[in-house]
Amino acid sequence: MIQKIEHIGIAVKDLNHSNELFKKLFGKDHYKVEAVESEGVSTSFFMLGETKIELLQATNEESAIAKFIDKKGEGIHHIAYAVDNINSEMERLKAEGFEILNKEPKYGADNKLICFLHPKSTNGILVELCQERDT
Ligand code: CMX
Repeated sequence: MIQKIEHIGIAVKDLNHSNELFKKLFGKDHYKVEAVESEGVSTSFFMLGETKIELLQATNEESAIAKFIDKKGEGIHHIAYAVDNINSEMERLKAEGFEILNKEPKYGADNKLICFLHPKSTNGILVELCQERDT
């Protein structure tokens, strides 16, 4: 079941610069910086009440974030929804006709299992599903 918005991902060109910018905007600092090599991104997270904002900077030219910024510029890249069981949600959404971009859940930032739905099947918004990983 989809439970809530877990975070909103924002593509940025320069993470250090944007960390300072968002620190001024929110009046508080990010709580972590984490690189996800498999996705070619460096990320930082801000906590606002129950919702997180994730900033993403590309770490290589092949990264989805590099391609996104080349095409559209900086801005909202994805909306991530928390799910209780990512495998059953992937099955459910596939059966509903959504295009799931991953065969299996993969490891994402902030201790999550994640998968993505193609924006062409979700009214132009890249959707991420994420489930807390057992630690
Ligand atoms: N939001 C909305 N639309 C997007 C998009 C996004 N984030 N990224 C690409 N698109 C659009 C493109 O603009 C393009 O639109 P048009 O056909 O109208 O021009 C369309 O989607 C398809 O683009 P494409 O060129 O065929 O495909 P891309 O190579 O740009 O790949 C996507 C798009 C979504 C399949 C790819 O980015 C992907 O697999 N994303 C999932 C992984 C990811 O985003 N990782 C980074 C974040 C990791 C993290 O959160 O930790």
